[in-house]
Order: sequence, then structure tokens, then C-alpha cells
Amino acid sequence: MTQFTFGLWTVGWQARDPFGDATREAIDPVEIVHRLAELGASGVTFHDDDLVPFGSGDAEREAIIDRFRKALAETGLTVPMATTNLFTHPIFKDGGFTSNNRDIRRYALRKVIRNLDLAVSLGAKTYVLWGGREGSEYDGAKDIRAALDRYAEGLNLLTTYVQEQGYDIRFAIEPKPNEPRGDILLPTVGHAIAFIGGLEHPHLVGLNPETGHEQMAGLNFMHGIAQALWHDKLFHIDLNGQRGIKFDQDLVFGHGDIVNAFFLVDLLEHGGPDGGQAYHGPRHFDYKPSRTEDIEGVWASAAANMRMYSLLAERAKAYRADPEVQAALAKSRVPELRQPTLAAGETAADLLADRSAFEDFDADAAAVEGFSFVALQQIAIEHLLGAR
Ligand code: GLT
Ligand code: MN
Ligand code: MN
Repeated sequence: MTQFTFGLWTVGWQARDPFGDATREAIDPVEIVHRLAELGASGVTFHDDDLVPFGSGDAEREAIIDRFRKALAETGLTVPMATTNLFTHPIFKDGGFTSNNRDIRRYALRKVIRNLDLAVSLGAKTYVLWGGREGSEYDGAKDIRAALDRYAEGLNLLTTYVQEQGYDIRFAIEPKPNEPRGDILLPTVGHAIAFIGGLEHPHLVGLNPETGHEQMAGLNFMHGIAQALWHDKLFHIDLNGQRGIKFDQDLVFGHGDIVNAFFLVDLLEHGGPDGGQAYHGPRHFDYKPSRTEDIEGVWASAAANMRMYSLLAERAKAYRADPEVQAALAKSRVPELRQPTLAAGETAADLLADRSAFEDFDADAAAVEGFSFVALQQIAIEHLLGAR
């Protein structure tokens, strides 16, 4: 059974935007847990402040957590991931880990550790870090190399802490190019992967890429996920929909670039060794029910995410099983790319000695043959449309 999970902040979004007030009432997290379970989700995720309002006293915090634990026990929902809100309170206006103000950076680290302890106690295996406020609007206002030092310092502290505590949890950085900051640090999957390589405990840090965030940068989300898999860094995933390079839309999964969503699902479900799953973690939806929707529309949109994923998985399965697709893939030489370019043990000297590779190779003749990629794409789209 596919594990579908949702953030409390997704269905719970009251639809306040920079131009307008909330269009919906707040929903009790306990109610969210029950409704998600009824809809067929297997888990729920949260920011500290989604569950326990910012500034709550210790006793109040404990009471809220107890109610939440009870709802989880009643429904069987799990908490595979949790995260920290380092963006809503005005104190984080210049960031958390990378604020120019050192006291704020220390406060941010304490806020993360407090919720990390709770996350572990609820069984979470992934702790997400979305640094939406880590960035700047003005190039002279942020020393980017110092900010990256502080970002790394924060992650090094957290990875050391979880090892000291004996926690079984890993961190997942969520890239985003901009919004709310003009430019956000670690803007894409590629930037984040490079950054992780410079950390003290890189094995404990991976990625939580979000569909729309890569697409906001004009990038191919499926390619980003494939590269994260190649580096063994796909620790978690935020699925949603986005139409082009503009503000973060957080649409229902598949309601943006559906063709890319199809190939993404095909990759997740069939991109593993021997055609199995390439990613085994939760299919986490980080979307926002559009501002136009009432509460009925909230639950309908939550169900739509799961339905879209399941439909695409069904279509991808049919695509993989179709002998015509296999023939088209072969004609396009797709499987041939898995064959190493050099023979086993072949050296540069051997390649240089191979006249058939160059001196006797007829480049003009080899250039004539087409790859039939368009025909392959047409079959894929026909499967996607249910026309095959
Ligand atoms: C915020 C953001 C999301 C992140 C969440 C985790 S918060 O809603 O837009 O993309 O995944 O902090
Ligand atoms: Mn988003
Ligand atoms: Mn997200």
C-alpha cells in the first residue's frame, strides 16, 4: 500500500495570502488526523507551531501533544516526518540559522531541537529543514559565504546532537529558489547536494525536494529527483503542482505539469533495480487547497492528490507493461545508455588504439539515423490519457 502523507499546514491552511484575508476557519489538528485517516492517508507531518501554537506554556504544550498522540493511536496514522517553523514569527524576518543576529540564530537552533525531540518521540525518521527565510533581498546585506558557514554550523550541531542522543532520524533540506525571500540560500536540488558534501556528517543529511520549487526555477523536477536518487539523497519528497515560473502555487499533485508528473511517478514506482520502486518513503503532499475552496473543497482536494498519484501509478504500470513501449524504448536506444561506454577493463590507451571508434568510424553515416523520441513520447502520452 502506498503511504500517502500530508502536512497539518496543508489542509489546515486558512488561505491568507499577501493580498487577502483568510477564507476559511482554522481546523483542529485532531480533526485533521481523523479526516485524513478517513480519506485513506497513512500519516501526518507538522511544524512545531502547527500543533502547538507559538508561545504556549509547557503545561498547555503537553496537553496538546497528549490529545494529538491519542488521535494518532485512534486512527493508526503515523508521523514519518516533522519540521520547524522558522519563518512565521517576525523574529525570523532575516532567517533562523543564517540571521545576521546571532541571538536569533541561537534561538532558532533551540526551537529546532525542542521539536526534534518531540518528532523522535512520535517515531519520525525524517526531519525537514525548509529555509524559506534564509536568504536576502539585497546583495550587500548578506555575506553569503558566512551565511553558508552558519547554515553548515547549524546542521553540524544537529547531526552531532542526534548521534549523541542515539536518535534514528535523518535531516532533509528542502530547496526553494525564492519566496518569501527575494533569493533563498540552497535554491535548488543541485545547490543543496553540493552543500551537503561539505558537512561534517553528510550521511545524515539528504533532500526533501518539492515539485513546484524546482519548477519555479524553470527546472525539470523529474530530473532533479533522478539526480537526488543517483546521489542516494532522496530522503523525502514534497509532491504538488505548479504551472510555470511564477509564485509558489502549491496546487494538487498532477494539476500542474502532468506529463512531468507521469514520468516522475514512473521513476518513483519503476525506476529501482529490476523495475521496482526507486523510492520507498512516504508520498508526501505539500499542497495548499486553493483560496477559492470551502471546507468541503479542502477535503476534496486532499483526496484529489492521492487519486492523482494512484491514477498516474496505474498509467505508468500499463506503460511499462506494453510491448509496444518496450519496442519503442529499444528503437530509441534508451536501454543502451545503461551499457558502459568502455569495455570491461578498457583503458584510454585501448580506446585510442581502437580505429573503429574514430579513424574508421563514419560519423556522417551514424548521424543520419534518428532516435524516434517523438514516437516514444506519443505512446507515453496516449498511455497517460488512457487511450491505450
Ligand atoms: C511551507 C513551505 C513548504 C515547506 C514546509 C516545511 S512549510 O509551507 O511552503 O514548502 O515544505 O517547512
Ligand atoms: Mn511550495
Ligand atoms: Mn514543501
